[in-house]
Amino acid sequence: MEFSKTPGWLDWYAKPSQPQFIPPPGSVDAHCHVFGPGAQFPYAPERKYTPCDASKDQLFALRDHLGFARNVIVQATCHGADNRALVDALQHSEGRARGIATVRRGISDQDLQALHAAGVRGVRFNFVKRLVDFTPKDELLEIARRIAPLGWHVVVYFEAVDLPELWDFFTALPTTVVVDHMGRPDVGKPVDGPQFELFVKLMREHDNVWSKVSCPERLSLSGPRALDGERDAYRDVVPFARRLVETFPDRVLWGSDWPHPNLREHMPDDGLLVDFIPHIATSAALQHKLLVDNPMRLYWPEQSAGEL
Ligand code: 0GY
Repeated sequence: MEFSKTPGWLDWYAKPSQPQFIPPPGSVDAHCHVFGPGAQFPYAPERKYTPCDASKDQLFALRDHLGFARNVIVQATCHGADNRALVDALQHSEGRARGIATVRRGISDQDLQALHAAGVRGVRFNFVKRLVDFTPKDELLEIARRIAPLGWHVVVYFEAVDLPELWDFFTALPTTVVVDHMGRPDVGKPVDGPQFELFVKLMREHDNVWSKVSCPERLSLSGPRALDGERDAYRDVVPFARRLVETFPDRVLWGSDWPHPNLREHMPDDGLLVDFIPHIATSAALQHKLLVDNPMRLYWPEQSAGEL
């Protein structure tokens, strides 16, 4: 089947720069995607966008280039609840990738077990209205109750303005809850203002809530400006991510978000994204928790953290 990417869609960087920051051995990129290839794994009929292809081999090459050891591959909405591209990537990762799937009510126990065997360790609930149609919360809660006994967790993606309405649902979930991209704060607002305080309160009052301190390129208003040749892009996002890393050092994850779905004005250089890490995790101890200890505890609990 032939797919044409959505008009205006930017391609991911074919030749990202070499980061100056060297991640500690065994580091995990805990948020990335595979797209198709569409000819092999068709995009879902209900999708809101058609991406460019981004294969497992390209993802694994990027992992090695950036100095990472492992990936957590998150099912993107363009594949709906058809997890075949994700499962294929996991099965070819030599144990170096885990997955977050999308499933619907009514999935069989056998299918859940097959996903688990492939390396899936959670499901994603997406509340970003431009990306998905509405799913009733009772259906999502039913799914959460089904996956909890497998030791899986729930990944949630939402806009900061929707947190008040989603609060009761999130706090009723019976699993660990991992929030994508810090709950997408408006970084034009103060880091200690009411919007981000609400997110910090969610994490403070509920110790099963984790956050990915990811996607500065999506959240930044100042953009990728590098001053005086320094690699200091997206600095307006730094206070938000740094606050979470320093307040909740054992419940934060980092991810590249490659291949960066839905970006139309600016496509980040993945090398620059890695160089963002020491600005938000400013000591070797915090970096090790963010990149190794925390993702290993959540995704590879049966293995000790460290090098492969
Ligand atoms: C992201 C961001 C986006 C898309 C998806 O599943 C998806 O389609 O996650 C987005 O457009 O904000 O986090 O990868």
